[in-house]
Amino acid sequence: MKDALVFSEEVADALANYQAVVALESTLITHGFAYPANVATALAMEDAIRAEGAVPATIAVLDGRITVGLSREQIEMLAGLGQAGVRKCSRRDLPIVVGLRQHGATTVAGTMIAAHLAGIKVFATGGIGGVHRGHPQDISADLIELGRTPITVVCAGAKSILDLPLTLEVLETQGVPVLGYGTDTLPAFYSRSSGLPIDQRVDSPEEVAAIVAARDALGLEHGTLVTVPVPEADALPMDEAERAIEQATREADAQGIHGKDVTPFVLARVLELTGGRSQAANIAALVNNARVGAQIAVALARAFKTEGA
Ligand code: PSU
Ligand code: MN
Repeated sequence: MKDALVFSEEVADALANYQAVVALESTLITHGFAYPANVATALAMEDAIRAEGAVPATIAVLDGRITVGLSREQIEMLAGLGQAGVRKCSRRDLPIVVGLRQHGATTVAGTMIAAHLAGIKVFATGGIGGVHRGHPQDISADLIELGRTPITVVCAGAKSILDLPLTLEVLETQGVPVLGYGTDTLPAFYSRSSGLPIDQRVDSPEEVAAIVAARDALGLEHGTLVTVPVPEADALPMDEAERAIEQATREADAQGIHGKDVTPFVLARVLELTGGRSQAANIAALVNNARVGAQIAVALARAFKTEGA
């Protein structure tokens, strides 16, 4: 499809020169945070990536074109439109927004697809979608995408608005290695540990790069999930996060919220119920993940250049 994918000059140059590039999603700009925290967070993630010597590529669909490497003005435009003006785009939504020339904010699944089309290997985000608590049939398309698209996704685990044990079961079924970056247990987003075991602890970007290179050498096409605990100073106590999540989840059920609206609803309620404290943890995790994602992208680019793999 002509012009369905467009690149900023900076990202196009970086990709042409095999430099490290890190993809970033746009749903957190439109549906994850309110203005102005959304713009500030998106830009802080980009800065963290540049500081590590990599190039950020924030991705969204603008007038039907998958745009890889949003400008500051484009980020501000999306933030201004917000949830009401921009469709949240997972796999099933992409053909709709592209075909009908709409705007779309890409989720983890949507961003993985776009990154793969663009030739970007690493993507940093906050929390991935998962299996919703009390609704084992509500399985985020993020988990299925991780099973079929070879992108390395750096996140802070999943928020415990989800059923974390069931989420790990689905990732196992999908064949997705879950790595713990400097940890032996799955991070629970606001808090550093869920207590659940991950598949393998890794302690350097080079270890992640070695696992990704082995996947490619084996011809396996699944994604790799790198989970990074939120920085200690900004973590929320587990019981405080839990109380807010339980109440928000109950309210979502009582109000009959379902489908793609569940995650934004619960996240917004958790923010209110923690008096804004969840936001500091959220932003700290996002910026830290951007930094780690950039380090992994740099390690992958270096391995590619020396081995030509
Ligand atoms: N989890 C978060 N913050 C988010 C999301 C998830 O902690 O902003 C967003 C991501 O874009 C993710 C999407 O891909 O929500 C998952 O939505 P669903 O559960 O409807 O698949
Ligand atoms: Mn869902």
